[in-house]
Amino acid sequence: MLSIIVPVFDEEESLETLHRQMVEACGTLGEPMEMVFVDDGSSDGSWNVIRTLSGRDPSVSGIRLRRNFGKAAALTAGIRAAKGDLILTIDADLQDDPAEIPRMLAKLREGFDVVNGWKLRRLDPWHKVYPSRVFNAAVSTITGLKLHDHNCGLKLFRAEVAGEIRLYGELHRFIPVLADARGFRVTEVPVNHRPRRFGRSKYGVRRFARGFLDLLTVKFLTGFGERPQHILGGFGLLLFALGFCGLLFLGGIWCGTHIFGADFGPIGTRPLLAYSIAAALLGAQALSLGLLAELLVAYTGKEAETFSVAERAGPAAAQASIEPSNAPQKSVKSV
Ligand SMILES: Nc1nc2c(ncn2[C@@H]2O[C@H](COP(=O)(O)OP(=O)(O)O)[C@@H](O)[C@H]2O)c(=O)[nH]1
Ligand SMILES: [Mg+2]
Repeated sequence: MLSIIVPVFDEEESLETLHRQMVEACGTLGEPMEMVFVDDGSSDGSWNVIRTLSGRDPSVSGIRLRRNFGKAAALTAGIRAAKGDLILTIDADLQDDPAEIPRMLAKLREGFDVVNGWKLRRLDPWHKVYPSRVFNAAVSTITGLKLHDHNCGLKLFRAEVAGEIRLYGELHRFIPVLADARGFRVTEVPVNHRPRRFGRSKYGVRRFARGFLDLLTVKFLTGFGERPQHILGGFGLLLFALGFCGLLFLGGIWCGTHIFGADFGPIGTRPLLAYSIAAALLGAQALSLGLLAELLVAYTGKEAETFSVAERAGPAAAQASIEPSNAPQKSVKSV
């Protein structure tokens, strides 16, 4: 079964058409499908439209969040309510074309876990298109997952993927990156993109800046989340060593002047003193921060989150099927 999740924020004019187009697109699939519209604190009539739709079409469900929690939260709410083993996210503004759904499904069936859309010919104003290119290049370089359009609203993935990654903040655009980091097979297909017909865009410079901050978080979570000390500690150790060497050198000079009678001058006026002290302090700071982070991971980190199981066979498979696969399991780390 396919579950289509539609995050909605002030898109009342588009919903009827979107619903019709999704039904048309999926009619040919010969597969059950459901649509979950998540109204994320819209101030227009979006919720009324969703209620009308769900009254008319039993495959439509609606969820109304109490206030605006953001797209990632809305998607999470929708995914939790979804009953399908395949999940598709689509923008509510009619810019994403539901007619692409069958092609994305076919791609997934070739043996992928995540199929990301790629707006090959993007029909948005230049001040959205160019920053977006920079963003995609940055994400592809930093995370190592080369996709042309990380931000695309059209994403299709298996329910297991959704069960293993936690979305919050603006992390929805990193679903492919987070999935890739867990070993899921990720690919992309070019999709048709249409200009916005109703309402206005919700994404401006402010949300864009948050995207970059989230990139840092994602890099940290996927690269060092298990061992924060490996990055913080490495950095701290380096700084501390630099500061220590500087202070050792200054100590030698002090001894030269005060004990051995040489004339090296006072050390209090040397800029190196300030630099060395700052480096040593910062280094010690980063090291202890790293230890603190390790402590957090050790106590709260769940075994289920440190790896991802693709399949099981034999008696262990029967054992595992008793437990829900995403339930937090007992930690084996000893602390
Ligand atoms: N749930 C929810 N959806 C949002 C929010 N902001 C935007 N969206 C939805 O995300 C989709 C893309 O937003 P849009 O403003 O078109 O971004 P753009 O295509 O980059 O200009 C649309 O379907 C919006 O309704 C939000 O805060 N919460
Ligand atoms: Mg849009």
